[in-house]
Amino acid sequence: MKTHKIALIPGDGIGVDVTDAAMEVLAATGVSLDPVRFDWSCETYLQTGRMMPGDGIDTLRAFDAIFLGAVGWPATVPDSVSLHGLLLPIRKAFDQYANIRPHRLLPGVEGPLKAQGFDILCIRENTEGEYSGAGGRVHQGRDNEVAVESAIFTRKGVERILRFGFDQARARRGHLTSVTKSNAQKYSMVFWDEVTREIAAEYPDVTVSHMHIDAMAAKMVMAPQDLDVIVASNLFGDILTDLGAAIQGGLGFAASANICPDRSGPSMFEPVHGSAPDIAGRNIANPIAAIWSGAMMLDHLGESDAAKAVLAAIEAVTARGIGIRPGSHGTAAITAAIVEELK
Ligand code: GGG
Repeated sequence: MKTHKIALIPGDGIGVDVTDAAMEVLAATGVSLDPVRFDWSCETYLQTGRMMPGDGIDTLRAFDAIFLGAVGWPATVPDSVSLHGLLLPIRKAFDQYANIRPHRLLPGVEGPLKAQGFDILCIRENTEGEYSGAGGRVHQGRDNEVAVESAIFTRKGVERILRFGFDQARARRGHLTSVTKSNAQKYSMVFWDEVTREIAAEYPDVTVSHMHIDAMAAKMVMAPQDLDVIVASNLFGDILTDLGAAIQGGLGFAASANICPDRSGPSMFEPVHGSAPDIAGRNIANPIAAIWSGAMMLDHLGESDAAKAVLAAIEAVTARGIGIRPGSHGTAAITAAIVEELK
């Protein structure tokens, strides 16, 4: 039996609560995991001036996968500092260019919409675009102050995320929707649309739609059941997947994987939600998003039977009404129910 080395970064706030819960469930699968915990967080930043040590990326390189809870404690560290100090550098350093986020209703979860039966896979470009970090500020605090932030779209980056999305669509229901705003953003998004048409020619078996981000926001509310795979840029994917989380019942159900498809570095698994300081450490956070992300990690590690078992256990538990509404059950109770189901 192979032992998988996992770098655990609980991070801030409820990141700690849900990471502990996810690891408890993964341990109950019987898969051999060797987790090493790194307390890199906003607290680390306050003590050392950095979110992670200078050799943090080199340290992570030795692991088979990374499991992250959440990042952010805005009362003491600006969110722009914590995000650019931990989560975004890891995604970029290991070329985790495909951020995969599934949106569907778990059994027993009703969600806020009349729509039922939707099953969307959002593929978010994860290393460039609007989150490239290219830009600067001059004349700060003066009336001639200027702030510039450039969205970077490379042919390599756009082609590879679209190919990744087309491969996913081919393995699912065969439809891909590419999301841009090419009427307003006439360089980068027109380029993205052109590349989509080029790559689509390689996948004649996949049907393709092009939608603007605003129309997609409406579509995800009005008719999510018509969607299969969505491919979007970093910012658009970030926003749409919070909407996806909302229609699937809340951020407590939204899982994600940051995948390095050629496996030249470790991939990273994390719930979509943030650190939620207001409910941290109170046994309130729903751990299902993190546990589902853990199942995605097992699948990536080649432990697909265990991954399926975790997902089946989550579904059996929500079908019994456990964890389906905020406040109905605590973190520990939901985790214990899933562990019990696995046994
Ligand atoms: N679970 C990771 C986390 O803390 N997410 C909050 C967040 O704002 N993430 C930004 C992003 O996904 O780019």
